[in-house]
Amino acid sequence: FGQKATDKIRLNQVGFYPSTEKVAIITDSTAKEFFVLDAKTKEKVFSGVLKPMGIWEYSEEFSNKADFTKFNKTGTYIVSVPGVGDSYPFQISNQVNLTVGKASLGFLYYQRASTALPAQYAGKWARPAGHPDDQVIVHASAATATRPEGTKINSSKGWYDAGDYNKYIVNSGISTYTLMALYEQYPKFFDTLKLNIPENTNNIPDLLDEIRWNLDWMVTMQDEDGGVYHKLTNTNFDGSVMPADATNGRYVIMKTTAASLDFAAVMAVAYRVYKKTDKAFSDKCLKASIAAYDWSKKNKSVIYNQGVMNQKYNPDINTGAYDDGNVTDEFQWAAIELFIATNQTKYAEDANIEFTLRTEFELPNWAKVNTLGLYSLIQNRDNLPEEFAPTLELVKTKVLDLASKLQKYQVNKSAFNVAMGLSNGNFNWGSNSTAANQGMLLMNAYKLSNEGSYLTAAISNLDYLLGRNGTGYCYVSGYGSKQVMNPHHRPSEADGIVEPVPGMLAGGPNPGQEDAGTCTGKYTTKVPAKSYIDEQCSYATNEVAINWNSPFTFLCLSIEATKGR
Ligand code: 9MR
Repeated sequence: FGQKATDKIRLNQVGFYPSTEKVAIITDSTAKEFFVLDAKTKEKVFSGVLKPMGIWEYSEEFSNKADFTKFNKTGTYIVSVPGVGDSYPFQISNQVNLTVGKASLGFLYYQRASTALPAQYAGKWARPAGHPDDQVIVHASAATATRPEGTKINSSKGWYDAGDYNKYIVNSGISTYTLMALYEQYPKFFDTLKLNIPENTNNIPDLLDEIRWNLDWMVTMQDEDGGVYHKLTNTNFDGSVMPADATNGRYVIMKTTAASLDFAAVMAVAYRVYKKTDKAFSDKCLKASIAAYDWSKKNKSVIYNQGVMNQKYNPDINTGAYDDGNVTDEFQWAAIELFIATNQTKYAEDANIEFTLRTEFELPNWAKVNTLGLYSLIQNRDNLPEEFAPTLELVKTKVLDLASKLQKYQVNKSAFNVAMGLSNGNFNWGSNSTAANQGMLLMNAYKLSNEGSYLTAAISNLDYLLGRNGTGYCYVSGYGSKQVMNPHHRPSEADGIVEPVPGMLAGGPNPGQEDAGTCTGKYTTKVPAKSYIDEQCSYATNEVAINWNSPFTFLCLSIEATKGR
């Protein structure tokens, strides 16, 4: 032994718990057996026979499965396949996801607008403050009698959305929710989890402190009439400069129904999640939620269309649109969260859950949010009015149905033994967030049913993100052996430090290649699970974003909260 590390062995490069499933995929059809070796001494600790799984349709590679679940001793190991090579090293450990999970929350600290990041918390990625956002201009599209065009408002704090420096309410909605849901489902774990952030000496759980940075900003995005601005942005995307050097004027743009409803949902959740630690803030959130919801009922379909808006108003705005044309699911989500917050039947009636349950629920993304409401209903089932019980049964069935499709695909159909890939559409812009959101759905199903196969399927998607995938990359910056080095992330591009900011989940493979024009000649394949390039130009495969990182955090730390010892 002592062969070279090879890309032909795909496995989670962070590692496994002693008691959970351990799988590596060898993309070589001739190999027959495999060994697990101690990484240091090269001593053989386990041997097994490979199981041919056929071609994985998304990477067009042959899969030979090495299952070493039975080996359960903690340590650092490699998988070795005679004639093929050795894998990258991995751990078997009792807290295997703790460090990477905390790092993924650390990403949000690095995304903080309006504050300096001192070395004590940011390490070598320390940087001066950017975007005070205390003099934000009301854009013509957002003007009212009380806040005419050009009025300056204070809208500081918040997390930068992604590789760019703008702040978008729609995308903040699902991101912030996902993290509050994580707290709500695992309070014991997070009440003691320490993060390396400035607030970590107060007596509020650090996860809630980090989320608060974004909530404080979101609150400022509500106009006096209850409506919520769609985004806070420059007119155009910045170049590759540090936050402190990105000094172009900032605007709040147009109040929309989608933004107002996502805001209403998030604030209703914040009301219950912060009740214990900050009653005054919690009450303020509920008021804000109701006002945004009422505005939306009066303004049922104010849809964001940047092209149309630019024909009407100046200056032109050319940044991210988050332009969802269908707000039915946003209405439903907000109504559900307000129903949980207030127990008022008028919200349950608005949500009309039983009707929609027959058709419309699917995996969440920034434009499809009603399934988030189902998670909340299940989590808060003991606090709902009794007459809601039959509907609740339908909700549970729906979530388990969605999850069981993924679980069945993982076990019976996927040649890579992952839930990711249930449908062709999984490999789209931000595909890694699809894998993460599938994992989050599976963890919700596991929590609800206590059925171990859901946990196994959730972990398979974590394995996918950390290396058992079509490219062999560990997609979280700073972790694994085959690392993401050139994400589309302005601070990482401009800071002069070789390593990107750690804890960032890359967008992931996307055969759409919408950035092919700026990445001329860099793509080598359109095979779905391989259409990824570790290049800064690649905003369509290698950007990072708060709504992609958050479900990764959920997946990783909900598993840790469940399995970590
Ligand atoms: O995540 C968004 C993806 O679903 C869209 O297809 C894409 C194009 O509209 O935009 C993505 O969101 C980007 C946003 O507009 C601006 N900040 C960076 C986001 C991630 O690429």
